[in-house]
Amino acid sequence: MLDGWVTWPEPFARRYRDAGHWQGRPLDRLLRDRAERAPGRIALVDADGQRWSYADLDRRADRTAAGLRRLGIGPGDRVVVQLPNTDAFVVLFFALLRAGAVPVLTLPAHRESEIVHVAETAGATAYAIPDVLDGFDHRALARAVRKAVPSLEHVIVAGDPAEFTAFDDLDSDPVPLPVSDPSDVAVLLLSGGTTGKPKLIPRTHDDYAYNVRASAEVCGFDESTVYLVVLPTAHNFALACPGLLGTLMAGGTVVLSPTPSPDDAFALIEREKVTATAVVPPIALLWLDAVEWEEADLSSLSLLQVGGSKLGAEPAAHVEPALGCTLQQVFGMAEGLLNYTRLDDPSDLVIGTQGRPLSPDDEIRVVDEDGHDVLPGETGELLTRGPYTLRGYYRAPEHNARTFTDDGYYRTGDLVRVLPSGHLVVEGRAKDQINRGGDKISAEELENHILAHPAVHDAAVVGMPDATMGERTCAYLVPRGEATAPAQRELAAFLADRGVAAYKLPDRVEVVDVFPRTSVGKIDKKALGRRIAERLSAEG
Ligand code: J2J
Repeated sequence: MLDGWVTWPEPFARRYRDAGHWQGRPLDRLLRDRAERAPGRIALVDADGQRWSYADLDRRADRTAAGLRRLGIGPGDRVVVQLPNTDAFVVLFFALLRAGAVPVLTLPAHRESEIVHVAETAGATAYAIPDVLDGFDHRALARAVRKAVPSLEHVIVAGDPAEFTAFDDLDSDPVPLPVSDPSDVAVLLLSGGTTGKPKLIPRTHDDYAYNVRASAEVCGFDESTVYLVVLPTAHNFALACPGLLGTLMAGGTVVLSPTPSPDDAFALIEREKVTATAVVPPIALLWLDAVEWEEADLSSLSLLQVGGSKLGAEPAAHVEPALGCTLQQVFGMAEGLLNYTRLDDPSDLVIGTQGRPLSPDDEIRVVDEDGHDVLPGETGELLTRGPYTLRGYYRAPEHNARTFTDDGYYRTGDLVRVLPSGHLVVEGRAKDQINRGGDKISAEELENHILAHPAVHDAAVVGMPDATMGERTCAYLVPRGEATAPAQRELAAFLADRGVAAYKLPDRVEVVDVFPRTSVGKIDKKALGRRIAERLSAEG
C-alpha cells in the first residue's frame, strides 16, 4: 500500500462496499472487460484518424506495461505524466496501472516550477513527456527537472527521445504483471491549489472506478457514445467525469482533439460523428460564436458538458438552440465531489444551477465562517465527504489538518446555496484562488514567485472580472524602496523564466504604496478586488 495518504475510516469503507460503489476491481479492468467482450470495436481515434480497436489498445497497454517493468518501473512507483491529447497518453495511462505504478497527472502547460515540485513531492522515479509541443522542447524541461529531482531515473519521450527512452521502445513482449489492490491509490491528480505549492490528490482504484461508472450512468453513456476529448486528458473532467475513462467503460469510442479550437474540434465532431464532449465556459462561449460562421455539421452532438468555472445563465440558455444539444452543467473538483445537472432536469435548473451531487452517499454541509450550518437556502461554504472524495492530500499532514474537519469533511472553499431540489448554485469563493476560465491559480503560490523579483517589496494577487474568462489575474505590487516595480510584461517574463506555467502569469499589474488591511492586519484582498473591478468598469 502506498504510504503518505489518508484512507477512509473502516465504517465508511464498509458502507461504500456494501452499497456496491466500491467493487474491488483494479481501474485498468475497465479496458480489459471491453476488450474481452467486443475486441473489434473502435476504442480510440486520434486527430490524424488512426483507429485503435479495444483489442489493439488492450494489447498495446500490456506490451507497454512489460516495457515499463523491464525498465524497473513497478508496484507503487510514481510516474509523472505530462502528455498532450494523444494515443500515447491513453496507452501509457493503462500501462502504468498494469505495471502497478501510479500515474501523477500534470498538464502540458506546466513548467519547471510545477513539475519539479510535483516530482519531488511524489518521489517520482520517471517522467513521461512529448518531444516538442507548441514549439516548447519538453526534453530541455526534463533535463532541468532531472537535475533538481535526483529520484527521477527515467524520462520517457513520445516522439524523438534525444538521450532518453523512447515511448515506442517500451513496446515489448508481454510479461506477467502484478495485480493491484483495489483499495490502494491508482492515480495522483493535481489540485488547483490554494497554498504556496500545488497539492497531490490520491484517488484509489475503487473510488475512481466508481466516479467513472456513476458519471457514465448519469450521462447516459453507452456503446453508441462517441466522446471528444477537448480539455487536456489529464484533467479530471475530461478523464473521468465520465470523459475518456467513462466512454471506454461504456464501450464507446474516444476521439482526441489536439486543441479546443473550433477548427480542430468541429472538424472532428463532423468527421467522427461525436455525440458528447466536455468544455470550460470560455470554450463554450467561443463555440457559441463559431457556429455562426463555421460550416461544420454538428448534428451528431447530443450532450455538451460545461464546468470548471461558472457558466453564466445567458450563455447557458443559448447552448441548446445554438448547438442543438443538451447542456449539462458540471461543478466538479479533482478532490472528488461531482455535481451534475441531470439530462431530464427542467431547463430552469439546467440553466440556473451547477447541478446536484452524483452519489446518494455524497454528504454535503453548507456552513458559515464559524463552521455552523447555515439555514436551508442560505449561502455558505460547501463541505463534503463521500465515496469518491479524498480524506487527505498526499504527504501533506499540516495542510490536511486545516483543510478537513475532524469528521473527515473536505472544505471546498466554494460558496454555494442549495435549492429545495438539491441543486447547488455556486455563489463565489472563500479560498485564495483565481479561477481563470477553469484554470486554477493559487494566489499564494504566485505571490511567492513575484516576491522573488528584486524590485518588489510586497505582492497581492486577486481576480478581476472578465467577460470571457470569468476572471483574470491582477497582481498588486508595492515596490521595494525607490525601485520601479516591474510592468506587466516584465513581470510575466520574469515569472516565465522562473518556470511558472503561462496560464498563471498575471494579466495586469497595479502599483500601490501600501495595501489596504483588515482589522486583524491581513491584506484586504476583497478591497483590492473591488478596487480593480471599479477601475475596469471606469475604463469601460
Ligand atoms: C463554478 N465553479 C466551478 C462550476 C468547478 C468536472 C468539472 C470541473 C472540474 C474542476 C472537475 C465549477 N461552477 N461549474 O474536476 O471533474 C471550481 C470550484 C471547484 C474547483 C475545482 C470535474 N466547476 N468549479 O474544475 O479541481 O471552485 O476541477 O472547487 O480543476 O473549480 O477545480 P478542479
